[in-house]
Amino acid sequence: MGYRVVVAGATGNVGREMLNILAERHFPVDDITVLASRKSLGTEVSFGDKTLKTKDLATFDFTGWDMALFAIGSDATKEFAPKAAKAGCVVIDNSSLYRYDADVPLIVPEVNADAIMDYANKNIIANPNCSTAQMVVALKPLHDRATIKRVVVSTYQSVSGAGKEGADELWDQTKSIYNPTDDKPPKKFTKQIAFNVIPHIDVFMEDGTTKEEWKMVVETKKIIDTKIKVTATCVRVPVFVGHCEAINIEFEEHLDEDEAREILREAPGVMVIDKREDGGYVTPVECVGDFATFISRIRQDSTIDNGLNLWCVSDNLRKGAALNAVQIAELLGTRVLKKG
Ligand code: 11C
Repeated sequence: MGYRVVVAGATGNVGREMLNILAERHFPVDDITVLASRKSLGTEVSFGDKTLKTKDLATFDFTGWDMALFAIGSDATKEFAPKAAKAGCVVIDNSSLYRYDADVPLIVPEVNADAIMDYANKNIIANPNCSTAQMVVALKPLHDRATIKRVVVSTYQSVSGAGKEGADELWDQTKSIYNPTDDKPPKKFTKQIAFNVIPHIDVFMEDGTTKEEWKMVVETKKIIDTKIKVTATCVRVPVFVGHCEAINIEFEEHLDEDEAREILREAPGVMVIDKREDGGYVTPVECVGDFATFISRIRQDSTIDNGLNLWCVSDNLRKGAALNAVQIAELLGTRVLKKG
């Protein structure tokens, strides 16, 4: 016996990946339906070897469905998540709408699976921001061993984090660089993204940080430990898929780089590729389509007491979004609904 599953936002990058991953991981599905906004109605999407036609999110009745994976953005989530939750369908939401709500668990299954029981407060579970998800997978096992005091992180985030329009803009601008008559001024991004980097993701906050940076701070505290201090600089780079992070960690206790490497090798969801030679590290193109969070360049930071540096790379559409949502669905199934 399996689950009756809804995927809302099934025609977007993340929705399609949710369907791919549900199929790849043989999630026990009894029945599945795919929803989209009116403008994408009737679009066909793949689920394993099946083709599904999208139905109208606006008129869908969630009664009798076990869970709904939402990838529809905050505005639509605000309208439809309470409706689904009220109908008894547990919502796993990829937008930022509920992440900071004290009654809604924000879950990365390798890190804080026990928080799943709080789903019952609102029948809603939040999925974190992509740059947070991969970072907390790397930080948690190290925090358990040596207690993290402070994290300084710089991100190198791919354009797919900004959706299909972001990826299209990089593609079109890259081509136009070689054909100057076909000028492609920035639309989705604030500056040229082809052959450039942009130190700005999401809106500016009053203190000069950006919302993307704020999310990394607040979400890390909610998922791992409110005592961890985080400071972030988030940067968009001309890469299609795969977010990278250079992470500097200060611990309460000494943690030797070799021990850190061994801890990470054993950690759930982590793949350590760390050879101190040319190419002995992971770059975004190698992580695309993978489930793991890759860690490379693990080394002591001798400029502070108890410091460590590492390089963290993951597929932002997978661990950063769709995979994590499906892992939450798996957790909900095994710990709560127990049908599969
Ligand atoms: C980006 N991290 O790369 C963002 C995308 O809060 O879920 C995901 C935004 C979010 O642009």
